Amino acid sequence: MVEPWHILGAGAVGQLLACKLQRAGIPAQLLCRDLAAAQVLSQGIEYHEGSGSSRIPVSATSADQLDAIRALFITTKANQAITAFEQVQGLLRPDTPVVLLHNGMGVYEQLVQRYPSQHLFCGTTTEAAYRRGPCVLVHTGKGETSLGQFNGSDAPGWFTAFANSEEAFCWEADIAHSLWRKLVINCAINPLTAIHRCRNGELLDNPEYRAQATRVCAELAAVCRARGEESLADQVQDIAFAVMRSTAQNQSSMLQDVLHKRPTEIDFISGYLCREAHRLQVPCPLNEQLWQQLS
Ligand code: KPL
Repeated sequence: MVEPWHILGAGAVGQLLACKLQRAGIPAQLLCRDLAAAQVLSQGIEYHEGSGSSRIPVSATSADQLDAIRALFITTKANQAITAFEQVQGLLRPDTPVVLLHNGMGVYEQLVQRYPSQHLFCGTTTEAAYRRGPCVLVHTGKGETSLGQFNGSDAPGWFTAFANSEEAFCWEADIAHSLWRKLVINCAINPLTAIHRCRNGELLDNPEYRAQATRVCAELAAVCRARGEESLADQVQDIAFAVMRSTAQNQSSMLQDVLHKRPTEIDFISGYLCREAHRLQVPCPLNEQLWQQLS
């Protein structure tokens, strides 16, 4: 029997991933906080895309029902990922692949330090989705999901099934670059939308917000340059503004967290950026201010 991938974190990203794996024919099971939540999801996900909708069957359980986990995606928020990992750690073997898929950076570094023998992978996605109910998923933007390892390794055997599917998974030899690209987008959009309580597109339309976004991007570019990421540095503002445009109607995930009075991922987004800027001695006063304001 092929061991399923377990997906820890049944939010929008986790549910979208479960739907993609189901369509790709890759066995997968969502891990919920308890069996009652799993039973609700086991009725399937009502999946909306454009004007169409369908019910996608998914499997779900809770970790206390399992003896072992042979392959794991962690799709919780960055600020919950380490606790989530530690809750299931007793079910993992050192060779169990664990793929981190969240906004922001810093979780990988902490896990690799505490659990050096675990097979850790990182991922980032440009897919966009939100949940309209516990099992109602709205897929608002098609994109790609890139996976890789910080040591730049070749794709492992398990990735073949992902590569052969039509679900836009790609193996990224330079995953750090992809993660930084997403990090600068999140640094430019998420804190400002959370503070101004505005949709992504308003950062372009409102002259005051646009001026702030421009300054944030200039600081981000200086950090990228100091890291040797010249081409990303040259494009930071263009990339971030293009995402503001293509997701103009979206409420960023950080704005949603603030509106629902949930902890945000600020420490893994602006916090990570500012710590790196500090190490490289690049001043980032506006990013620092946004980080402090939302902490
Ligand atoms: O990733 C996002 C988020 O909201 O967290 C962006 C790209 C900003 C889209 O809203």
